[in-house]
Amino acid sequence: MAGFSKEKRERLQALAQGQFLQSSDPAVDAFLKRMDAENAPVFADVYAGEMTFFNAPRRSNLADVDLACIGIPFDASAPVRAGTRLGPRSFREWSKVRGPVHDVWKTIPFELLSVADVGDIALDRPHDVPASVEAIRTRFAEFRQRGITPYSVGGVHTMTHPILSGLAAGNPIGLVQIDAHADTARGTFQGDGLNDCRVFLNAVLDEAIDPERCIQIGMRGSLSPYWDFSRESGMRLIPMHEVYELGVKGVLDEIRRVIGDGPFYFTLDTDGIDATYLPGTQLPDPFGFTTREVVQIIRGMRGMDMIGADLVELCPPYDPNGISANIGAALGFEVVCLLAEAHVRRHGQRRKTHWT
Ligand SMILES: [Mn+2]
Repeated sequence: MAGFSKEKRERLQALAQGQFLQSSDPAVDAFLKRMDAENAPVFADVYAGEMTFFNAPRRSNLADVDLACIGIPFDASAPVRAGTRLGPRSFREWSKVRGPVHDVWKTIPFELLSVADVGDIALDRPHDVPASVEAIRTRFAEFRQRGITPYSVGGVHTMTHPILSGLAAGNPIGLVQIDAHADTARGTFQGDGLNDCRVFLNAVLDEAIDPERCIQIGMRGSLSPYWDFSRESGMRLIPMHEVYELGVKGVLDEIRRVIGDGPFYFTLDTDGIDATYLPGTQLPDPFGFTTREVVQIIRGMRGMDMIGADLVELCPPYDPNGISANIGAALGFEVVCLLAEAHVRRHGQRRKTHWT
């Protein structure tokens, strides 16, 4: 065996020198060195230690927080499969190995803002849906008052209605929704109007979202008879069969046309993604988005004024190998990058995350 030439061998051996926490990108390199100096649990302790969203420090004092990651372990109103209350816990575990640097843009949320895991929302009576909805609304009104940008993981989609009400505080915002279901059914279901069948109808009636600045994408299947309120109120509803025709670029053109430059919220129902990829969701409907289409849509919203976002209906009992939580966490990091960039544009504020 001749092997490599002496010059080639020496060049490769020289290239292999250096540290694990090192990058040829100066900004990334400085961040990796800072994480190391602060003993941040990133790239280390991947199966040990405290589980927090994206390894962000746990904070209870909101004065120290710009971007709050929060768990909403709430599924009392889930009409079909139970278990989304376990979503935040599973998401935290998988988000430990997601980030901290965006692989395409090199965005580092922890260098832009004080990002924190503020824990789970306290639901004193988790089976009392109206009380839980009110607790969620109160918490998000506090985030709004403090200028905190929230990223939430649930939990049944019912939670997004009080989130929107708390954040909007009477000034209707826009909505981008990826979901198999429109969640705007009229009347009651299972004897109740506070469930994930009419989340966005409730939010419209609260004047939390303006239907003419709402776009719902990916609807299909069993709940197609319940799209009328969306269309008659002025929402743009793009059913999945139209997504096939428009493609990702056409969908993004519609998002920008409907939302414009104003503030909006992004809600990602895990059932928008095809259950082939993401089985761990409360009510899967076949023929949905691929994971790659969803990440392209999320990345295509870069530069828009996203003021908050969530991932809902993650249902770990139907996700035994963690594949759904892993996809959710990877998409979540993409969204947190967008939220951090938008927060900086809006507030001009730069306060780094510290682990010490
Ligand atoms: Mn939904």
